[in-house]
Amino acid sequence: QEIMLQPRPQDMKVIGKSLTLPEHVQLIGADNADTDAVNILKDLFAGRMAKKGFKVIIGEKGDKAVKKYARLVPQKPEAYYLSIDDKKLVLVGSDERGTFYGMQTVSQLLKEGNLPQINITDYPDVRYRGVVEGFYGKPWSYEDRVSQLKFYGTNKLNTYIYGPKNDPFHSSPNWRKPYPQEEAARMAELVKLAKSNKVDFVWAIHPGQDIRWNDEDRELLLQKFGQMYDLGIRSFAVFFDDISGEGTDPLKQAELLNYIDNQFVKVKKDVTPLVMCPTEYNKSWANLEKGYLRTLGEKLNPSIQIMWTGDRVVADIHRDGMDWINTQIKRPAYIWWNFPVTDYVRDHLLMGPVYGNDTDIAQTMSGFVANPMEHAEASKVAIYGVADYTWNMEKYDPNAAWQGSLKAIMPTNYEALRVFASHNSDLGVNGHKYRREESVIIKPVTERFLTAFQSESAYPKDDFTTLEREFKSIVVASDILLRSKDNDLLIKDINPWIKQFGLLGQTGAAVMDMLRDLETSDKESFKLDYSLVKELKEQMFELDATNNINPWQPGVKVGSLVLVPFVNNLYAQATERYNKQFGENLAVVYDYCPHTLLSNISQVKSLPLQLKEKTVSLSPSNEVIKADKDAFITIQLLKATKLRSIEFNAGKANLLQWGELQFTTDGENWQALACEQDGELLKATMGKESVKAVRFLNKSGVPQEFYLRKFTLGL
Ligand code: LTM
Repeated sequence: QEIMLQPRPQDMKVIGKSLTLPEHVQLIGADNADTDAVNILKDLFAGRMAKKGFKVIIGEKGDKAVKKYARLVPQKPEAYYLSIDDKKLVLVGSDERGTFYGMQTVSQLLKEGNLPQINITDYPDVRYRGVVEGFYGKPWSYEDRVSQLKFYGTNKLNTYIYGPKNDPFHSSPNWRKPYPQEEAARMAELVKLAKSNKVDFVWAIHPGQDIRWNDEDRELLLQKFGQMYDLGIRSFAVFFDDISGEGTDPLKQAELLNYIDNQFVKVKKDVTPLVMCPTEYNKSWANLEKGYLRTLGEKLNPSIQIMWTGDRVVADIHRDGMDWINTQIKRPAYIWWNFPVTDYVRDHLLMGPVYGNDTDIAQTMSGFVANPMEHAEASKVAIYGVADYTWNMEKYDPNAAWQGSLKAIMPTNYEALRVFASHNSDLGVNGHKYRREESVIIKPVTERFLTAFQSESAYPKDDFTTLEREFKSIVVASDILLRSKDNDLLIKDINPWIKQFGLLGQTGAAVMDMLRDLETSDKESFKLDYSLVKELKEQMFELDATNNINPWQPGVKVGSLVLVPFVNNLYAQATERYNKQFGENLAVVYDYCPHTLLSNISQVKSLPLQLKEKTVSLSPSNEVIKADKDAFITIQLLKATKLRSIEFNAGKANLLQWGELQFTTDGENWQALACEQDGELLKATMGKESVKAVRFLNKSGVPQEFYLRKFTLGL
């Protein structure tokens, strides 16, 4: 039987037959070895400890007990050597983490109840590997984080960067204040748990939006780091992402960071290298003329790590991009991978495989952390993939990692989770133009089937059966997941998506029944199935409208890349064919948005429009929008309409000094809208005119920066 370990070790040789678990185990070296590793060991061999028997020799390089084996350990941080034969188990770490990771390997090997005879030499490819909790939206709960930190330990990830944008004590204006006592105590508990799982708990501050470059703010920042240090934190980061104005000055940023590095990080001795996230954190935003990145590269102390999201805000990481940024910043970049984060597509879940990053770039980076979804447990699918990828890049296999992750997250019902995750991986249309594969196996079948059906030729019967079976398996998977006790946190968190998935499966099955009715010319049965589909679609609409309510991308979308369009298309075509065949007039319903977004701002023009019953809204964006002079954002309606309301929020109180909301009744001539301003929100009062389009225009004649928080028309 093949031995599958996570993450995949660098070198592994099976040297004999598997052994049954020894009755008596003699522990050698445990007094000096890493305590967390020894605790796991004692659990694994509970009730078997004896003075004689099968030897378990454990320790770190330099320990007497393992002296004989020390030369076999790779000379790298976090490396280990593990050997098991019929007389003994030897585990030697190059450091404490190495021993701990070796013990994680032993634990995986033992899961099956026996011990393979094996030699492993192992070490990670990337120095800092893990997660940056750096998304907008509801921060993870204490419970979520406990579960995460244990997961990182098991999967040999060593970094958790704490930087949820919506934690008021991380960002402006409260970054200056200490955490309330209760929250501080909880954080201290997490820091302790991180330590026992060999995870650096990196606390990040995000001060850039309102920082003043003076001594007072500098000392307040240092004081805050001091408070966090007292809670046990030994790793720190400063984020300057998604800010505008004074805070973006690279010289000032470098000055502050060097000061923190010299006066705090280096003085404390037990603090790991400082990490920073720049304002120009991706290539598409880099302004070489102004030299922001070059300044950081030249001025920042060499030990300070600089984060980077790749060629775009959301991007996969490639060698040429790494070479480019490393030259600019004069050090290997620390990757902030914006996957599987969904804070710009909050109605979707991204539970597909981790793929798309080059596998020959381990040496070009100092770290690699993934920015996850606000759904912590669901994010583990991707986090598991990142653990495997960053440990042994060249041997990384996206599909094997994905399958492994499902078993790790739901040990019993992983097959149901596989069905669910395989249809919930793409993001839908989004401003970052980042897309993922979805429904990979069934996609060619849906395409072949639809083409055959459209051309009125006989569709392949096998494909019909495959599709019917797929929809059935979706209904079953949804039911199993809803009742599963495998992972309560996960099921509770993604419950509306699981329910929506079940409804989609039922809808698909009923549409296939409509086709069968057509084939047998069973008019009555067709009408029943048609009504059933309509009813199910209404239930899906309602579930979407009443769950996951948020001002950005509300709702619950599943199977949106392949299955939903397929089901809608087939339903509409079957109904048309029925009408033609029987001379009837059943309504044909397509799901689509008839209105259009027009913009000359590259960050905006790909944002999706969201159509609800009585509103059409532009999906908001998290980043700062850079709008040249004459930049516009237009929502163009399918036909002239009397609007109930128009609302626009650009996160700026001075909006009317440089911008204007306008409307057109003929598509050509624009008139200013009368507006009331309520804080940052503009509300236009509409006359009686029917409007063809509404736009927001930068009429100041110079570039402006703003946040796109809301653009909604009430229909
Ligand atoms: O990516 C970075 C460096 N910053 C923010 C994140 O906080 C956010 O989660 C992602 C995805 O929306 N985009 C950002 O700009």
